[in-house]
Amino acid sequence: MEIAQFTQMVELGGNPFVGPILSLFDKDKDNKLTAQEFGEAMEHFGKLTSVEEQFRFAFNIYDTDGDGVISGAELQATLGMLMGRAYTPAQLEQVVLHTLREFDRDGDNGLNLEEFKQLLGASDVQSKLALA
Ligand SMILES: [Ca+2]
Ligand SMILES: [Ca+2]
Repeated sequence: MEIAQFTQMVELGGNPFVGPILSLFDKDKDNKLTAQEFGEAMEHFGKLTSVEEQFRFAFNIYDTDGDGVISGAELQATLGMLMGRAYTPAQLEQVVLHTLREFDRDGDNGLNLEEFKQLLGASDVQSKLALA
């Protein structure tokens, strides 16, 4: 399945931010997940037993420099990695600005883990990825 397609499905389910996580499992980088790759992704998430672990895993994907805050630039870079074909840089920037406006509660222009949890939603990441 094309990751972009999958992401659209997830977006319909209300969350555009899990797609980039799946792209990690796209080993040959053709922007498609084979059934096997998808299975591996699900298996990996299945091993993250607590919701906390799942959030942390997702958070680390976006926090590329590992400083504990997802900056606007990191958000844009990670989303761009996946959705660069679907969105222009200007549109991506709008998504990032909108996201920060909505979820950056402490005003540091980045998302910490707590803010990121709000972004992903209160339920666990695995169920979102599985579209359950
Ligand atoms: Ca960071
Ligand atoms: Ca913040």
